[in-house]
Amino acid sequence: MVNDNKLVYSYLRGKMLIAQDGINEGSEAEVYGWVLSIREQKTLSFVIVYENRKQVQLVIKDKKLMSSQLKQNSVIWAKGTIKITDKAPNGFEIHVSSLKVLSKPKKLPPFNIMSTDVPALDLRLDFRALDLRRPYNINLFTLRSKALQYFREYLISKDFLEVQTPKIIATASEGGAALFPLMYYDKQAFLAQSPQLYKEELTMSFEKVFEIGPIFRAEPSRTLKHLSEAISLDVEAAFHKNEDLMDFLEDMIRYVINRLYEKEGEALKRIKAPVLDVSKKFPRYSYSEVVSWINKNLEEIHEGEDLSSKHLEAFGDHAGGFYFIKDWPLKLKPFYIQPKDGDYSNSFDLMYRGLELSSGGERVHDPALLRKGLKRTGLSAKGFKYHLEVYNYGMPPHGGFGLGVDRFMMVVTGAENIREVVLYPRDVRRLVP
Ligand code: AMO
Repeated sequence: MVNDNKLVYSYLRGKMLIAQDGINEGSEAEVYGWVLSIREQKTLSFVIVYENRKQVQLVIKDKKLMSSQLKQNSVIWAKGTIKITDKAPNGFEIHVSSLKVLSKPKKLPPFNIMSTDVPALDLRLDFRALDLRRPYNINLFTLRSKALQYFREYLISKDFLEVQTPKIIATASEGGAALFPLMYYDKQAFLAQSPQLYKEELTMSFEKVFEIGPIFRAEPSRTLKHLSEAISLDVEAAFHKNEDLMDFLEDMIRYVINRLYEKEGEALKRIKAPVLDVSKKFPRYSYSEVVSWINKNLEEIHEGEDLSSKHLEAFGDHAGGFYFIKDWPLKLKPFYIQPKDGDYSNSFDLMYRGLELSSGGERVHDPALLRKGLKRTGLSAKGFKYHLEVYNYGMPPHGGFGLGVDRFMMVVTGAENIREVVLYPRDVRRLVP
């Protein structure tokens, strides 16, 4: 056993474990971590420890080191000698000479984090901190973090500026429904449905901006793809037309997926992620083409009608992986979308097999036309006084899109329920944890 004084934590270690001479046969190594599994054999025990999101195998020969406090989920310190072996995760194990339990579980966990029977999602969400110790989730949330890193990498390489806009706002940006009201001192305010108006205004000064942040939607229905708090990757750029925006979004998706395959193959394999084919150009169907297809293959619908989940799913089965639906009827789009040929709009949705991942389009930049848009969607110009005023000072033609990061991660991981890919999901029934 070691002297407590020697247990110095180093938050800045930034490496897998403290091995003085690197990971070499016979090197001394120390490890701090939590116990994933214990396998006791006659003469020795194998303990798998998670250290900084990586598995390290400990081999314990001295039975005296196996204390009753050493259990699954215990947090431990151990010291020993490295042995190189293909049989252990990451190609080495530590033969332990000293071990100390730093924190032991006080209760029997409600499920075994190593069980191959995955407990029901609701139970796992109730004990999410523990659920996040499952190796599957460690891989999944590492992939999520990496995907965000690659999105940023792409956007920054294209000279986009990362911005943060307010999340407490005075007026709706996506129409009046689905807002969460709150009291802001003595005034009524709302949680932001999207950074829409701010990101548009920011193209005046910065030209190309992006934001990765929460959007809040009061979605009373409990579906597998809707949350009350979601993460959106919002992009807005001056001087981009509808087709340029689709090219950009497609290129970004392809970049991120290729980077994940190139760099994160191990984690993708461990969660049995589906293989996504991004080698071909994403097809672009007009809304009217989709309506014709539904009329021919599914049921009668009218031009101008919104497409239901049933329509989108059926068309998604037909279209396959990633594709765009563009040129939506203007009446289905928010006030800021640029009209096209009277009743249509310069807009698009990026879909993956019937799931909407992103929507965007060209925006109105003329203040008079923006007023018309507000009127068309039943919003009062009074509530948008400041925003309308900004448009009097030279707003560039611009466009952009919002990509649902959680939905993107559903596609990458193959999750059927959006809650699986969110650390602490918020929906109509869930506010805790
Ligand atoms: P939209 O409302 O279509 O567009 O949202 C953009 C994308 O965000 C994701 N998303 C959601 N994900 C989970 N739960 C929800 N409740 C939820 N709501 C939206 C979807 C969706 O495609 N301002 C525009 C974007 C723009 O034009 O730039 C907007 O918010 O993946």
